Amino acid sequence: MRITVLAGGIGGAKFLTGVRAFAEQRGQDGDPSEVTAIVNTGDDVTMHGLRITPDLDSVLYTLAGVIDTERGWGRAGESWRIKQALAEYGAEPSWFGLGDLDIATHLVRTQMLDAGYRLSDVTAALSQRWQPGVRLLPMTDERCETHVVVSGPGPEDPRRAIHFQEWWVRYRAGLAAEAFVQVGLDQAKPAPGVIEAIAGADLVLVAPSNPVVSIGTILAVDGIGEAVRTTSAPVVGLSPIVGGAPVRGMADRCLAVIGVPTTAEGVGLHYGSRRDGGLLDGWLVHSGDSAVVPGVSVRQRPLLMTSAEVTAEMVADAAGLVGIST
Ligand code: GDP
Ligand code: FO1
Ligand code: CA
Ligand code: CA
Repeated sequence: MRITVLAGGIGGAKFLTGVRAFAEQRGQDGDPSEVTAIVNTGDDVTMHGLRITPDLDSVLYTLAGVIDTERGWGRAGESWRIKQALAEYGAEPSWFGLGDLDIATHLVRTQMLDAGYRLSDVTAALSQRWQPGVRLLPMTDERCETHVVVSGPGPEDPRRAIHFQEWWVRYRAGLAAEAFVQVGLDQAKPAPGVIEAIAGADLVLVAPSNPVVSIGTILAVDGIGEAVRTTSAPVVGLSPIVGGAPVRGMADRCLAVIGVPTTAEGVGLHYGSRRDGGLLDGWLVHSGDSAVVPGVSVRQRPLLMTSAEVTAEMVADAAGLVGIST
C-alpha cells in the first residue's frame, strides 16, 4: 500500500511516527507499504545567512528520534554557544534560537543550496544521514515563505507584512493579524514526485497539523490542491483541534485570521468534502468532539498521539473509515 501524508512540523512529525509504525506492521503482515510525506516549507527562513526549514527538520529529527520533545523543535541535548556568541556581537535576530547541533544541519543545507542543489536534493541527502524510514518531500523546491499582514504593537507601528517566524516566535502570534500571504507562491511548483505521490497513492492522509499555515500552505502550491481533490485514493484527515483547542501551539490564532472556528467541525467544514470540491472523504475527530460535515464520513476516536503505537491505531482507523481493511 502506498500512503501519502500532508504534514507540518510537530503534529505532522508525531503523526508520521505512527504512519511509519502502521506501514511496518502491514509489511510484517505481507503488504509492503511505502510512506511519502509532503512537508510544508512555508515556515522556511534565512537567518544569519543560514537556510532553515523548520517543519522538514522537525519531521526529520522526530523520525530519527533526536528531537527535543519538550520544546518540540531542534535537537535533544542541544547547546547554545553559537547563539550566545552571536548575541555578544549584537547580531540580529536575537529572538530566534539556533542550537549548535542544529546549525550543522543548516550549514549543510545552505552549502548544498548555494552549490545549486534543489531543496528536494538536500532533503534526500539529510535523509541519508538520518534514515527517517519515510520518503520526505518538500512541498516545493522554490522559496514560498508565509508572511503575516499585521499592525501594532504600538499605534504608530504601520500595517505591514512580516515573516511568519517573526509573528510566531517573536510575537507569539500575539500581534493583530489580518491575513497570511505566501511570498513566492506564483513561482512555486510542486517538488519532484509530489503530484505523483498524491495521484498514485492508495490512501492520502491529512495529518493533524495546523490547517492554515501547514496544510493550507501545502494546498496553495499550484497543482497540489487539485491533485488531492482528484486523486483516486481516498483522503482522510485527522483533527488537530481537540475539545475546542489546539493540542499544542497557537493554531487557534491562525484559524481566527481566516474566520474558521477553532473546533473539529469548523476545520472539517473548512476542508470540505471532495464530493463538493473540497478535500476530505473521511474526518477523524477526538472522542467527545462532534462534527457534521456533509459528504464526509466522520468518526470519533481518541486522537492524542502519545506514542507511535497509539498513533498507528489512529492510522488504522483512518484507513478503516474509507473501507481499507487492516
Ligand atoms: P508545527 O508546524 O510545528 O506547528 O506543527 P503542525 O502544523 O504539524 O501541527 C500543529 C498542530 O498539531 C497543532 O495545531 C496541534 O493541535 C496538533 N497536535 C499536536 N499534538 C497533537 C496530538 O497529539 N493530537 C492531535 N490531534 N493534534 C496534535
Ligand atoms: N521556535 C521558537 O519558539 N523559538 C525559537 O527560537 C525557534 C527556533 C527554531 C530554530 C530552528 C527550527 O527548525 C525551528 C525553530 N523554532 C523556534 C520552531 C519554529 O519556529 C516554529 O515552531 C514553526 O515554524 C511553526 O511550525
Ligand atoms: Ca510549521
Ligand atoms: Ca498484525
